[in-house]
Amino acid sequence: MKTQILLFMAAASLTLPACSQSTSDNATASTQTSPVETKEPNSNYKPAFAGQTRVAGVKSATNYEGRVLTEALKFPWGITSLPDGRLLITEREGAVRIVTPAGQVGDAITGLPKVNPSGQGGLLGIRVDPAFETNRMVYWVFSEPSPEGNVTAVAKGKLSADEKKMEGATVIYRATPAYKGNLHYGGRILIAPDGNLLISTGERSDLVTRPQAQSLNSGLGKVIRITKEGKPAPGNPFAGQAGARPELYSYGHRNVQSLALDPVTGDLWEAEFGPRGGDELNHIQPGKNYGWPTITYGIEYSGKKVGDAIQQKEGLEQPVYYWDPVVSPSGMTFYSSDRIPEWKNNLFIGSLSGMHLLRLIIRNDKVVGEERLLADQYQRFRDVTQGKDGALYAITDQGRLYRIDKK
Ligand SMILES: [Ca+2]
Repeated sequence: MKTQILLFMAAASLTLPACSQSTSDNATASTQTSPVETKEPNSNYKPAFAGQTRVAGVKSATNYEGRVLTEALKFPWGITSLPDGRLLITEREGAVRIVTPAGQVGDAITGLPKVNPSGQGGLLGIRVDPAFETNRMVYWVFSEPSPEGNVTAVAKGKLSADEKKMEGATVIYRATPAYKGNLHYGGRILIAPDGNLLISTGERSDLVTRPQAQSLNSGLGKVIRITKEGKPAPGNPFAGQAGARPELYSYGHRNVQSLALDPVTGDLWEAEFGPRGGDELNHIQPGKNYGWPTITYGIEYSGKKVGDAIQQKEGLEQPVYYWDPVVSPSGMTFYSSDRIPEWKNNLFIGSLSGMHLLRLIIRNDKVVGEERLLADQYQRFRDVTQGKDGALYAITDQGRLYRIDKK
């Protein structure tokens, strides 16, 4: 403990005044504090390296605010910006709506394939084509019902000129096998600069499906990389490997509700729900195994050990960061805006059970600062995106849309 305090003081003494900030070294503008997590951890597992959990807290120097634009949404799940600055938002029970930055909520857009909204399923992540202004294409993830069970599926459609319906909506990919359960669907989607889609899935929660996170012949517990036609993207790591699915990009994941691309490096980052005390942030490299359920810093919610209770193993990737107790990381985005310079290139993650918006400062693949924003709102933050105006927009399970910006 004494050593920790001394290290903390040493780190704090290196902090430069805010006025010196002229580069992207934005940690200097924020005040360092003790770690934001003060609760007892669930396990006594030791981190693999210093700074893998409970790093120094930070406090934004900028006077920011989270303004509620509307409270009229019903279990919103995914949010993205349209080119004109309006927001496209999915509601878990099956609606997709356009919401203006003034908070005006549009009618449900029709023409989407049927979703199964039971449990954690429903209409999930959403993105618009980078060429939306000319092609009006939209891509989304949902839990699709079938006689064999439910499956995480990806669909695309063209938003009609009158914005009332998705024309020609078609399912382009299914992360099979289907399973008769309604938990851990993953469900985020990104469109990479190369035009391919990155999709996150979950291992469907139950002990019977859990081992599929380690199987290269299953769509469960994976990051998937496909073309806009739903085919395996060229250059994927397991292409041509016998017994492996060519659409897989990374594996060994539990339930991935967070994907984001670093705007500077272009690298893919992911956060996932772990078991009790095992939520993770990972820097994703193609073809790598992120360990679940072989290694984890969490324990079962029953209190039992997970598997052999090991946290590190040769050939399995370590998380860049983990949370014990869990924060339940949902949607996330890197901040590339100039509006709040000290936030530049920081990662913002919606925390459900933690009921705050997480801000992480990352340097050279290590988390060096953590802050909890809007904790006084007591909202389950489900997703966050950067608007065309450079502000952050976040949605909560309670139905709110926030605009987060300097005051
Ligand atoms: Ca892991």
